[in-house]
Amino acid sequence: MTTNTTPQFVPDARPVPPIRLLSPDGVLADGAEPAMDDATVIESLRYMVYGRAFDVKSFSLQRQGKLGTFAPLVGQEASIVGSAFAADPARDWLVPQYREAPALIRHGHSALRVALYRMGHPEGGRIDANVKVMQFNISLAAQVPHAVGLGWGMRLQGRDGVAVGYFGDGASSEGDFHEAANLAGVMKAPVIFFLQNNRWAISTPREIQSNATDLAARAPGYGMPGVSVDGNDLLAVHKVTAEAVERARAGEGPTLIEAHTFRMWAHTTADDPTRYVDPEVKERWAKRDPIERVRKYLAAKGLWDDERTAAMQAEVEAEVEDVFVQAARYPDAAPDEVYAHTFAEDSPAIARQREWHLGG
Ligand SMILES: Cc1ncc(C[n+]2csc(CCOP(=O)(O)OP(=O)(O)O)c2C)c(N)n1
Ligand SMILES: [Mg+2]
Repeated sequence: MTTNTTPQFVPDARPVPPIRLLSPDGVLADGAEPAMDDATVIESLRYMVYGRAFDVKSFSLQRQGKLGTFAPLVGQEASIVGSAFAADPARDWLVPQYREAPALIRHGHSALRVALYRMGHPEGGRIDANVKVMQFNISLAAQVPHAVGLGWGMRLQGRDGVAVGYFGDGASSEGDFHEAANLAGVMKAPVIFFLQNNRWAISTPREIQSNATDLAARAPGYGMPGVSVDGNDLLAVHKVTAEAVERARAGEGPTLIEAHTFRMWAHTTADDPTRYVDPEVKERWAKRDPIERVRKYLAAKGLWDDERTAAMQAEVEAEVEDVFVQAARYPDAAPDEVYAHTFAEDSPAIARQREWHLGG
């Protein structure tokens, strides 16, 4: 080792600006090559529109007292759907935080169960055995070690699956994230750390969440590549995630992706963002709407127009309406159902609770 007598800091690891393929006006950058064909772009658009319509309906029901609190995704549709489309439902796992409903639905989870989950019905906690998704997770970052365990476990079993773990800028301050990232780096686990930087952790802004210049820049510290992407650009999010999935599948280990986006609605229905979000900043982000961007891109190719927007909107709204009608009619849960769908057999603690609750 050469002796270094001059104290030196590791250079600022600020990465290049976020990767972007589509301008906010939907114009494809010169030389940009999307990894999605037009039919898949339209299919993704539908999931984005569906995700938003699902939240509009949920919000209305919550205000009528028919649904519990929930965390809306509005503004983050490209980040959520673009990344999900990079995963293969037949072999890859999605491990969500709590805003990723359309990603889970695209991966095969039932929309009715998402609605029931939001209504507090235990049936909403059930996931079909063949569907490779984990349940929404409220305890921040606790899902990230699970994603690493899943990815590493699949590798040990000789499978070629990849785990995509979602978490927020706030969750990235939790020990669970750092420990999981370190382990994934050491084990070259096939995991995508998909960090949605929506600028807020409830009312705590990103600027005071971490003193790191950039959250993606933490990646080399765990021995993995870090990528920064425009999270409101469906094509860019999909492409960087697809490349990361490919690397993970090829045995090259994990990737940390920071998707720069903005939470356009409240943190949850229990929050009032007008108390802390600067309306001018919000207005700037409104001009980068991820859904509009895709529509403009398709329109420039002669594949979209206002009529198609209206038709898709009407179709999706009818579908969402139907899901919530079914959810409202769903039979009430039996009292012991709250103990179902998590463990195959009661743990001693669950057995005690069940006995206390239901008298054995
Ligand atoms: C371990 C833990 N600490 C605190 C909370 C309370 N809490 C719920 S959401 C949230 C903010 C999370 O922010 P972020 O990870 O950026 O995700 P976002 O809500 O912005 O999508 C906090 C502090 C929690 N759920 N779990
Ligand atoms: Mg956040």
